[in-house]
Amino acid sequence: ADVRVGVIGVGKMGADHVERLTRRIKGARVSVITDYVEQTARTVAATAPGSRVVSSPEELIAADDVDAVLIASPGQFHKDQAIACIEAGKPVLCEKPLAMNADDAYAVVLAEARSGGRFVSLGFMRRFDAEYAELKDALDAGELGTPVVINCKHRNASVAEGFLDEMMVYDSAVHEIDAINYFLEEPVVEVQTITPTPSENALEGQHDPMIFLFRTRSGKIVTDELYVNTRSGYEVRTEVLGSRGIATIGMNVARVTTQLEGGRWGGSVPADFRPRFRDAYDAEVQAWIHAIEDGSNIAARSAGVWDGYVTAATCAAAEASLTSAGFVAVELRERP
Ligand code: ISE
Repeated sequence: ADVRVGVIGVGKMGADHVERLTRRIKGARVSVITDYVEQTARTVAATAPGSRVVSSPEELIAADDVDAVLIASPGQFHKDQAIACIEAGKPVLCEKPLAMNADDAYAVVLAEARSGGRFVSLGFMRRFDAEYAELKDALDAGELGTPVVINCKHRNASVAEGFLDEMMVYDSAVHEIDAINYFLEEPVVEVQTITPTPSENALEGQHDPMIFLFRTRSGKIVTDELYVNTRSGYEVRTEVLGSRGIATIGMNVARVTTQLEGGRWGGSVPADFRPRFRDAYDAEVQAWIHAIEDGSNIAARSAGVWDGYVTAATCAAAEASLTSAGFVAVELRERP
């Protein structure tokens, strides 16, 4: 029988996941939906045959017709909702970030450790992107020799009102921070966040663009240039410099390139992360459903609570660096 999934939060990302679970992947269906705007929940439920709406995340997590939970609410709610899923013994795919500070993320780590099982997959979808996977395999096979520097670029056309510095760090840069774990498999020990004079498109009080310098335990450097109000489109690029070669991914964002009258040549940039990483999201959610079916709950490539904690602790240092000089050390607690 299909895995019956309850979806918490059906804004931009949650509604996209409902469509994916309903129409694009196998072995699952959406059974229950909740959103803090009830009308939004109803509108999205109308697109998922057989689904019903409940008024709270607690009710959804406890429901008998929910086998597994997908959390796509804002980041500040993830900790409590993820812990409730662990305590209910239900597998959960929690969108990134795991939490908006290191202590909250650690609380989820402890909750899962206490449960004695593994329940939480974390939505770092880039791990399921084909180019990311190919680069990872090349690194693991030693094709680039020893990596020394990674340069990342992360660009959004625009962000919603209220998406200020804290969210730039915990919601956007967190992806590159996870990429460090994924590609280099070693923690960041210190971070420096640099803020040029903000672009005139920046929101009031927002430092956009932001540039991050990360130093890992063995001394590798990762740079991340984050610019969230480009007004053009969504771009994610990664370049790895190694002792035997250099690899770049994320350059060919246009599916179609055109040559137009007047001598213009070009293509279009995806509007946001949904079309850009659509295949990665499909692969991620499909792998999650397979993992639930085979009882492992978490797909091999997926991030889990520890990755969520390590990224949150790194985000905390990046955020602290906004108001202090020089590098800020990342404090990591013990893995239970
Ligand atoms: C959003 O939450 C994401 O996860 C996107 O991947 C990122 O590019 C964007 O900046 C965030 O707002």
